[in-house]
This record gives sequence, structure tokens and C-alpha cells, in this order.
Amino acid sequence: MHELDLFPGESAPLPLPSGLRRLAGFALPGQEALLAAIAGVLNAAPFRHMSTPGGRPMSVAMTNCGALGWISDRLGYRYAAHDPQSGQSWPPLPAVIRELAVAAAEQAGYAAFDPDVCLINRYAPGARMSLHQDRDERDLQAPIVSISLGLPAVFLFGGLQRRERPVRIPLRHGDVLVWGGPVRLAYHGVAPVQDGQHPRLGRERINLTLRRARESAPKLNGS
Ligand code: MD3
Ligand code: FE
Repeated sequence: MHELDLFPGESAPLPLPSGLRRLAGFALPGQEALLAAIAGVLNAAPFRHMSTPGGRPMSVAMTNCGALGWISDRLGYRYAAHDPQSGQSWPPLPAVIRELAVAAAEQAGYAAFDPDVCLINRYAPGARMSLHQDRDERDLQAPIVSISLGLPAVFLFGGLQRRERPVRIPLRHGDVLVWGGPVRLAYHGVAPVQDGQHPRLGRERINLTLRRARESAPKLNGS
């Protein structure tokens, strides 16, 4: 905990875990192009409720774009090149989404982020994500960039051990977060989304998570 940040409307500085950078409103300037790109992805690969390995449907609906997509079913969690629902490749990662994530990573100090997957999560009121680690990616050196849209949510940020009590981080429409280094394997989740009406997205929260899932190209000497 070393960074101090002031969330709008909060009176005391909120300590952010080291390795986390919050770029408030970073996605706002290009939001219409971003939303159009998301709509295009949804047209080819609609939201669906995947089930946990235990067989229970997740409250968050998901889809993907990029070279691979994150899936969950009775066999477990993994990345797959095809959408199991259509049998087709996942739709390509739209340039506007990619460029936003690369710019955010660069602002946070990651010069060469080369995302190859984008998981799109949709939270209806009441949907939540319980505490988990993201460790299905090959490249754990690369950061994760997350873009929040629509209804606000409270992100639960735990430690490297599940028993640590999570810090609550408010997320709002247009916020972009960059997670890397020491927090890459931290436990995290999302508290149940409260009902509300977002002026642009209505009764939903959408989160885009961009990652490097496959191994990154090796860095050549001097580059
Ligand atoms: C911190 N999604 O899809 S994004 C997920 O808001 C996921 O939908 C949440 O957790 C959401 O796996 C949070 C922010 C995020 C993503 C990955 C992380 C934060 C992270 C990995 C390590 C630490
Ligand atoms: Fe996660």
C-alpha cells in the first residue's frame, strides 16, 4: 500500500495497493466508438451464462473477443480458440478496444503491453463475482487492463492469500484500472451490483478485461 488516490466525492485519501493504477474516466473520451465495437462483438458472440466446474450458472454473463476466449464449463476454466456456442473463432479484438488498453498500460508504466484476449463481463443488478485469482494466463509478467462501463460497482481487492480481508475499491463508468507486478496474482472479486439506471447503459455494468494469455514474443537484446 503506497499509492494514495482520492476518489471523487470522498473526503479521505484511499490507499491503493501497489501495482494497481486507477485511471478515472480514461475511457470516456472515446466511449461511443468503444460501445459500438462492443456491440459488434456481441452480434457475433452474444453474452451467455457459463457454468462453473461444479455445474452452477455464473451470475455474470460473459463473452470474448481476440485470439482466444476464457471459458468455464464442467471441465474447468481455460482459454479456447473457439466459441463453444457457435463453433466459430471468437470475433477479433477491435482496434479501439486494443488501443485504449495499450494507452492505459503505457500510462501506468507498461511500455509494451500486447493483449491477445478480451473477456467481456455483463453484470445485471445482483450479479457478483466471488473472490478468485486469475492464473489461466501463460504470461504473468504482462499487466491486466480492466475497463468499467455502466452501473457502478465495488471491486473487492484481497491479498495474495484468500484469508486477507479485501479492500473495497469503487469503480465507475469510464474508469480504467491497470493491474500488474505484485498484485497480478491477488485474490479479487466484485460485490453484488446494486440496482440503478445508468444514463447510457441502463441497468447493467459491463467490464472489459484485456490480458496477454499466450506467451509474449521474447524480448530481443537491446529492444
Ligand atoms: C486484479 N473481472 O473477469 S476486472 C475477471 O469487474 C474479473 O468483471 C472483474 O475479475 C470485473 O476475472 C474485475 C479487474 C481485474 C481483473 C483481473 C485481476 C482485477 C485483477 C487480476 C489480478 C488482480
Ligand atoms: Fe479476475
